[in-house]
Amino acid sequence: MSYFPEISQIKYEGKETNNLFAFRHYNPEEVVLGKTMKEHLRFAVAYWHTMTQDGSDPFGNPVNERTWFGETPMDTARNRVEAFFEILTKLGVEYFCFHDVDIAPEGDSLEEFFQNLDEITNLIKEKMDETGIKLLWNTANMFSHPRYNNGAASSNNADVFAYAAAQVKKGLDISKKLGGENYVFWGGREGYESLLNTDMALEQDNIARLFKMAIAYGEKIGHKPQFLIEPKPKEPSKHQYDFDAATTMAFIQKYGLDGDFKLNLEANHATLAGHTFEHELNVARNYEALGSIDANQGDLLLGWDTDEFPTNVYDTTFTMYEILENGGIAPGGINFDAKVRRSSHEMEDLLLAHIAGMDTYARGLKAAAKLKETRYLDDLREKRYASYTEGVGKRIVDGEEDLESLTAYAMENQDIRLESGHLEVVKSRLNDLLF
Ligand code: XUL
Ligand code: CO
Repeated sequence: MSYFPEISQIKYEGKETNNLFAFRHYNPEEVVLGKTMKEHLRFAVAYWHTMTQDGSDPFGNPVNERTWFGETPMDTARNRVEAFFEILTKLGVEYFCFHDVDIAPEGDSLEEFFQNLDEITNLIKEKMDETGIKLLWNTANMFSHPRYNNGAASSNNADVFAYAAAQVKKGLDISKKLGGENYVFWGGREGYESLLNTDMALEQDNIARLFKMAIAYGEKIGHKPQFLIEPKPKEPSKHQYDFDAATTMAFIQKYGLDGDFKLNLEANHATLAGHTFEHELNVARNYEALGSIDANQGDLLLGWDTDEFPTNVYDTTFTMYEILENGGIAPGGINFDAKVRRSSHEMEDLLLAHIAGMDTYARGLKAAAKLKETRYLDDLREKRYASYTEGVGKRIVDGEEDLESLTAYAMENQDIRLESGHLEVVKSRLNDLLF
């Protein structure tokens, strides 16, 4: 059965096409800087936004019209698998991501939840084998159920820690079964409301304990996905421990998790932390820890995680620039952690929104490739830091100077004149290059 009978395979038709169900810029086999667009971009669709999100908001009822609702929660879950793989196939997207609770109902007990997960992951595996579509990452939702009100691994209640551990174990079993390339931890409720009643040190030690258990279990079952932590500063917690890339790297290093853990960075989480996305990517890159990205965009006029589909070409250009500088994103990918607006409630909007996001990333890739090919930014930076390639600058970099020798040097070189950065010209030239 088809859930989108009127829509056929989405193809590249070029920017002149009037067909809404076509790519204008994403041409999967087109080669950019020696690799196909498909290889560069490694797109993934997120199960939660595409299949389970109902369009409700704090003031409004569900609005999304979906034909996959069945008689029971398990019927709906089975239908969703069918519909999901139709969406992936029609878009030509080769990866997907999910939380445990997105794919199967929790039922009344952990046993029932695990049974439901077994049945649905069997269906998913069949579809994967049939289509060649792969699992970019899965994760455990340890933030929606009331038991996680005070956190999962960081809960004050040890029974909650144990429950979370059971979900992570099952998540890793599923990852092995489906050949997941990465496994994500996003600590939505790993944070605190008030320091008055919080033992922050114990809570963070416990989060690290759970992560180490995950590494050990992966080794035991002989399946080692790339583990990723997804930073976010707040929402739903007032203060989340994995605030941003730099804070999360400090955590990873403090607990000796480097090597096993990298970062899954999300655009809207970056802006909530008061950073640009490229700042976060750059920080991760400098730690050799850029693992994967959640592609979306926020709205700076709103202070929450709006998870919009990315349509801002400037943003995707700088994102793709960082990814090119990183030598690519594999085994990570570009996961659309994005949802259609409440007013885009029709089934076809799910495809149209992904087309918009994929085209915007394709444009970003092409623009970033142009920046690399023209060496515009490389030359600019090389020139700006030229003082470190010779003379005293080179000696500082080579470790040949100390405070005394530099004092002597400074005494002789006090007449310092900085060159203008001409940043306005730089930005204007960038416009010339991009448009
Ligand atoms: C929430 C968010 C999550 C993670 C996975 O803001 O981004 O969906 O990506 O748990
Ligand atoms: Co995310």
